[in-house]
Amino acid sequence: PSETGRVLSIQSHTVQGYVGNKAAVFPLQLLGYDVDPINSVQFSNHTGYPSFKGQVLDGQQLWDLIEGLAGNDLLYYTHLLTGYIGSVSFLNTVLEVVNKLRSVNPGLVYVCDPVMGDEGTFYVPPELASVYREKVVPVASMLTPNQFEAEQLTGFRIVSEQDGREACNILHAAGPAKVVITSINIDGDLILIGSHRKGKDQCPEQFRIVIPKVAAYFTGTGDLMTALLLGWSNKYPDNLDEAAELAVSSLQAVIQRTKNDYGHAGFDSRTSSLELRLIQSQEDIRNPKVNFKAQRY
Ligand code: ATP
Ligand code: PLP
Ligand code: PXL
Repeated sequence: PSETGRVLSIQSHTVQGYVGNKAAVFPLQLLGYDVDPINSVQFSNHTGYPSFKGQVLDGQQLWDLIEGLAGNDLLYYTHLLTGYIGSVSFLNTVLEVVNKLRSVNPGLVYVCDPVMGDEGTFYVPPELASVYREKVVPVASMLTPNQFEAEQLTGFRIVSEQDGREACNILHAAGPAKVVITSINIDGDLILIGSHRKGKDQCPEQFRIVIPKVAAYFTGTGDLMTALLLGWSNKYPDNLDEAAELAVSSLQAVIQRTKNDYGHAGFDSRTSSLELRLIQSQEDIRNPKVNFKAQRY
C-alpha cells in the first residue's frame, strides 16, 4: 500500500449522529489521512428526523474559506471529497474549488458522490442533475452514484447488471476513470458494480460485489461508503476491486453492529432512524476482515 494524503471534505455536519462529514472524517482519519472538513450545513441532526434546525453555508461563504486558506498557502490537497450538496449555486462554487485546488496540485483526485436521490425520487432540487451531468462528472476522478443517480447522469435506465456496466462505460467516456455504482437492486440483493478504466483507449476492468440486504434502514451509509472507497482506492490505486472489497466489508460490519446494538435496546426502527455505530466500529474500519469478495466480469 502506498502513502496516504490530505483530504478536503465538503459535506454536511450534524451535531448529533453520523451523516456527511460526521460519517466521513473519522474513518478517513483512522485510515491515516489528514482531513480538513468544510461543513456545507450545520444541522442539529439529519433531515430524516421529524424536525431539524440549523444553518446552511452559501457559495460565497464557501469561497471565503477557500480564500482564507489561499492567503496562507494552505490549499495543497491530494483529494477533494464532496457528498450531499443542496443548491445549484453551492455546486457551482464547488466547481470553482476544484479548479483552484488543481491550480495548486494538478494531480488532485476529486472523489464525488453525486447525491441526488434514491428509489426514483430526488432529495435535492432536480436542477442539480444537469449541473452534475454537464459540469461535475467531466472533472471527477472517481464517481460513486447509486442506481438512481447513475440513471440521472446517463439518461440510461438501469434494470440489470449489464445496464449498470453500460452506465459505467458512459460515465467513463464523460470523465472519471473510476466509477462505483454503490448498489443496484436485483431480486432483493444489492449488487455493487465497480469499473476502472486504466487508459483512455482501454476497456474498463469491471467487477461486482453481491451484498445481501439487511432488513433495516440506515442513514449515512452512502457517505461512509464513499469515504471508505476514497481511503482504500488511494492505498490500492490499481486494484479498485480490492479497495471495494475492503470498503464493503467495513461498511457491512458497521451496519451489522448498528443493527445488533439497536436490537438489544428494544429499538423501534419504524419510528426512529438508526445512527451508525461508527465509533464502536473503529477496528472494523482500520483493519477490515474481507467477508465480501469481488467477482471480475
Ligand atoms: P448516495 O445517495 O449517498 O449516493 P447510496 O444510495 O449509494 O448513497 P446507500 O443506499 O445508503 O447509499 O448505500 C450505500 C451502501 O450502503 C450500499 O453499497 C450498501 O452496501 C450499503 N447499504 C445500505 N443499506 C443497506 C442495507 N439495508 N443492507 C445492506 N447494505 C446496505
Ligand atoms: N435522505 C435525505 C433527505 C438526504 O439528504 C440524504 C442524503 O444525502 C439521504 C437520505 C441519503 O443518505 P445516505 O444515502 O447517505 O444513507
Ligand atoms: O447523505 C446523508 C445526509 C447528508 N446531509 C444531511 C442529511 C443526510 C441524510 O439525511 O440530512 C443534512
